[in-house]
Amino acid sequence: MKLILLFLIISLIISITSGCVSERGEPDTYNNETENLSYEGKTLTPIAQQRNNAIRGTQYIDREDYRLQVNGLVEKPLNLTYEEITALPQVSKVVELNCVEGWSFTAKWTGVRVADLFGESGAMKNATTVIFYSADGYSTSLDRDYLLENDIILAYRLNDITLPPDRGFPLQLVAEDKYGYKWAKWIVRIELRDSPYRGYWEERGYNNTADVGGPELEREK
Ligand SMILES: Nc1nc2c(c(=O)[nH]1)N[C@H]1C(S)=C(S)[C@@H](COP(=O)(O)O)O[C@H]1N2
Ligand SMILES: [Mo]
Repeated sequence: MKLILLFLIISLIISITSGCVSERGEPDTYNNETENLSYEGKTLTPIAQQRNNAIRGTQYIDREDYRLQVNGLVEKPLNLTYEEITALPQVSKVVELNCVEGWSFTAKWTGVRVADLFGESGAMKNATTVIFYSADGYSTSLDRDYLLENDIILAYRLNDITLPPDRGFPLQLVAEDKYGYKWAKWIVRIELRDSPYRGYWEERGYNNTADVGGPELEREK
């Protein structure tokens, strides 16, 4: 009798844990979209196992009301809708996100090249710094040359799923080879400038270059 009870408890535990689809290695679905767990022969971390970080919690942005502004040192300031952004040439790549807290994950990101937005807006020659402003008051910046030379994209898909709200819908910057705090989520405005800028974490002591493997704090420089 005791053995049967033990068997029942064990099988219950097994069925509960295997109910977590990502542990079985099978793809999850989100709003009828199916997550992909490999791309170009590379293994992707399931979204359910990816960590998340936000200074003020998840921002919920309405797709219809959303506009992306591109302004500052540009010939023609932009005010793009979600549809206008997703209609631009689409790029996919597998990139690892590394947070300074010590966690990381690898995902497939799909979106639009920052260079293509600059092309549309006519970035001026003297623009050296690009600032990304987010709906939660967060901001960060990167050099224009870094963004262009590395084909950096603004992602609207993650492992082939529309970027979920907690992960930055509609857009997250895929700042490859840079620490997670450069990967701005919920981006609403991009500003081009001719002088350096310190974003939310950079202003609080984090290194403004933020190369993965390089110093995390400014004073270590
Ligand atoms: N708008 C906004 N973007 C943000 C943050 C934030 O708090 N607000 N946190 C950053 C940090 S520190 C990290 S590690 C990454 C985490 O991205 P993820 O939540 O998609 O994993 O988002 C970055 N982008
Ligand atoms: Mo982070």
